[in-house]
Amino acid sequence: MKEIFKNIPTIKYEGADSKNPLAFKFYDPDKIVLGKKMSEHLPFAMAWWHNLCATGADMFGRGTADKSFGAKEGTMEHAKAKVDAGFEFMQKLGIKYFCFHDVDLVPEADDIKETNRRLDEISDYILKKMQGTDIKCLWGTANMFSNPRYMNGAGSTNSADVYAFACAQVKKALDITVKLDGRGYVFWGGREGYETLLNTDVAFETENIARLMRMAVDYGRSIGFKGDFYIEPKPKEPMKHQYDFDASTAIGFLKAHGLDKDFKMNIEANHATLAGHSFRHELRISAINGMLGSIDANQGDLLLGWDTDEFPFDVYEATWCMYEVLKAGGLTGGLNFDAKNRRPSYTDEDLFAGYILGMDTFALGLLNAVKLIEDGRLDKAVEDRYSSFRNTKIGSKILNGECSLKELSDYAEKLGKPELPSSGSQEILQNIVNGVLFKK
Ligand code: XLS
Ligand code: CA
Ligand code: CA
Repeated sequence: MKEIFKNIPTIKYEGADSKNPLAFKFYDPDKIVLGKKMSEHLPFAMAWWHNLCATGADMFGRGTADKSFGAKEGTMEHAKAKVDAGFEFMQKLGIKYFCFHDVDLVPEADDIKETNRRLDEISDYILKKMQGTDIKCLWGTANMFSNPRYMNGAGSTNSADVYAFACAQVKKALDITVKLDGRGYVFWGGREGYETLLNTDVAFETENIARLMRMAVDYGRSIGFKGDFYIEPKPKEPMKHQYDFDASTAIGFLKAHGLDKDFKMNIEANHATLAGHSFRHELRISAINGMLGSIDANQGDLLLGWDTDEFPFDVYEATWCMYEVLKAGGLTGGLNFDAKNRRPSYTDEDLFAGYILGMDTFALGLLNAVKLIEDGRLDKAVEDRYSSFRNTKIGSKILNGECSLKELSDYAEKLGKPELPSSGSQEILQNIVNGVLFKK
């Protein structure tokens, strides 16, 4: 097999003192952290779409990066060249997983039968490529937002024929995911939302989305899919109102439709901040519901109101992410870099540098999270903060469900006036965080 990224060596861990841009400074895959290899704590995945397909085109200009990989774009030769490039890329970086949309893998044909034939051909090719490597599929999904037929959504469309096409795409994407032994299957509600209530029946649309998901679960289980289905919440873009606004909304939807046993969340950092939440908030809400499945590890720009899908660079954010992940007992999914280079970063070196940045940032996040957990003061502060419910008679009675509203009212009247709650001590805690993280 001819080498595609000829100027890029295998990326090695060289430590924090290294000045080599093509080396890991913090990601040391075999380093043991809390009894496990760093690479096991951090199951990184490559996003097929950004890495192998996107050229940096935006609404104001053409792409800047060449992703032809030596083949004519729009052909099956190109689809295979992308597989070759992707596997060389993952092997050089030591990445063990990939994620894909159906139409990232092959050019979509006019007739779905031909698209499906192409998907069979490319998945055979990928399967062969996987043999003899330790690279696996993290999750698959169907792109139900780019084709004009999905202008009004897929599960939420007003057209029964388009709905049937969405089902057909989900079926095939599940077939391919199972064939590649994927750990999960994602529903990002690309255009599942609406622009105006003047033409929209929200109850009808959300019922239909749930129906599609139920059919997907039934079909997936019937062909031996044992992994998790995921919803990836996002509040807006492309639609003005997206139905899976955030983790709370998506979890409520799953519970209301009896889908919560088969689904978990795929939380994307950039979508969390678009929803006006922190990344950490979305992870915590998922975790406390037993639904923290997988993560799209990127970051947005807080000064911009759109989805910029940047490589993670913010070490604090990565620290809080890994703190939540460790507290939740790890991920059943992985950390997928749904991230793209900035448009002026168009070289092969940039492509690798983006992933090196993301992997190093998350390695730092992991190491920092461990330090904070081992320090223990944050845990203790939270525990102490609620101690009145554990250490007083009235508090324990409330927790045990042993008093009525009337009894509590009588208690309050007897007390006359409560003392103020204990201090939140936020500044003290923030300083503890910096003290632990930057200790010399
Ligand atoms: C787009 C989403 C998408 C999903 C998969 O905003 O992040 O890339 O991860 O469809
Ligand atoms: Ca995004
Ligand atoms: Ca995503």
